[in-house]
Amino acid sequence: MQGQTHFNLPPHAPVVFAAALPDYVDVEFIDENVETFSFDDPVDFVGISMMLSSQIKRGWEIADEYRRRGKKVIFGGISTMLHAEETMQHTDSMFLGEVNHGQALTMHIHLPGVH
Ligand code: B12
Repeated sequence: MQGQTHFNLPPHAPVVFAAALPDYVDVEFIDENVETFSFDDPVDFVGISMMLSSQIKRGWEIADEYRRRGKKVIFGGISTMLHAEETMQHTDSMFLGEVNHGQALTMHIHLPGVH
């Protein structure tokens, strides 16, 4: 955030979420505070975690571009919950709540027209 002391910690929430996924899910974790990625990198689906409201604009931007390229997107994190209705316009699916081991993949909300 602008004007704030700059520090980077590994974001807690997506790491906890990733740890709850079954072993057959291969996760690549990218923190845009410290690294970049290419939309051309091969992915099956995209998970976006938003803790702060200030991350929302970028989160939606990433989702819009992946969806334009035909990739499915799922959002999670506190700011996803705080701005769920608006975020629905930028995603195929959304995770609200907290994960329990092994339940992560079945708890998300299916939006109309998405299976
Ligand atoms: C811990 C915490 C921190 C830690 C973060 C440590 C870390 N390494 O990540 C520290 C102390 C560093 C911190 C700092 C700040 N924080 Co803080 N923080 C929290 C707190 C207390 C808990 C967040 C958390 O880790 N929860 C535990 C995780 C495991 O749960 P979760 O986030 O809900 O994630 C679960 C699900 O959402 C889901 N999930 C998450 N991501 C994804 C992604 C996908 C794809 C899927 C499917 C699911 C999924 O799975 C997770 C596991 O169950 C919250 C308040 C709260 N009670 O939630 C405030 C909170 C998020 N922080 C807040 C703020 C404002 C800040 C600061 C900006 C404060 C400041 N002025 O410096 C800084 C920003 C730092 C930065 N640059 O990122 C605000 C955000 C408000 C807003 N609307 O933006 C909150 C809500 C507090 C508040 N009420 O004001 N914070």
